[in-house]
Amino acid sequence: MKIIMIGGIRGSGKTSLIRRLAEHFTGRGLKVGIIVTELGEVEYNESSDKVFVKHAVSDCVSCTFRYDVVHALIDMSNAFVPDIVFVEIAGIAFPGRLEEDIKEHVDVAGLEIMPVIYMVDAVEFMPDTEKIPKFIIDQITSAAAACINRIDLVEGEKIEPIKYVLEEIKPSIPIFCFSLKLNKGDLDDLIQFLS
Ligand SMILES: Nc1nc2c(ncn2[C@@H]2O[C@H](COP(=O)(O)OP(=O)(O)O)[C@@H](O)[C@H]2O)c(=O)[nH]1
Ligand SMILES: [Mg+2]
Repeated sequence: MKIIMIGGIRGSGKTSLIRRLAEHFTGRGLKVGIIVTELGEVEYNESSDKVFVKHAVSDCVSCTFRYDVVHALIDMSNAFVPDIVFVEIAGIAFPGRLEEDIKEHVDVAGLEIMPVIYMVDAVEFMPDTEKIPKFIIDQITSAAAACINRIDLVEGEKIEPIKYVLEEIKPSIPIFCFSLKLNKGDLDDLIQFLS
């Protein structure tokens, strides 16, 4: 069971991305679990024999949050052992500690936890490190990769400064740029990276 955490602020496209990835991986015969910790604009409505969606929505107090996610994972793995679990995590969560809690409490064969994939909204992201809150810097620093989403809504020249700042925060971080709406950009490269 591989756990992939998708982080980023509300509206960056985490749910939209997870839905797309779930469609891709179930299409390849894998079973997918989804853990949602935040209610957003886009909701999950595709529970089936291949996709299992579990809500672990709390007030996002960090310890309750971690407890809820760990329990959702344990519950899920009792009912349905997915090949891949996507955990949608909202802004202020502590992915490092969540990873430790999962390793300590979730007992399934072949558990693999991938560091966070951090989603950036091309519209809202301010390419100025001085103005980026520390918790976002921390999330990017601990991320395995960053995605710049919603590129259909900005001028092309807005993307390079965002990439520059992401690389300033975490040198050589893999960056994938796309529009989930138009299904354009580096989505296939991201899928390759996650596979
Ligand atoms: N224009 C545009 N809208 C997008 C794109 N990806 C997601 N959205 C929209 O952005 C909003 C927030 O997406 P959602 O997946 O709920 O973000 P989350 O809060 O991070 O889970 C929704 O209205 C999506 O339909 C994109 O690539 N382009
Ligand atoms: Mg969401």
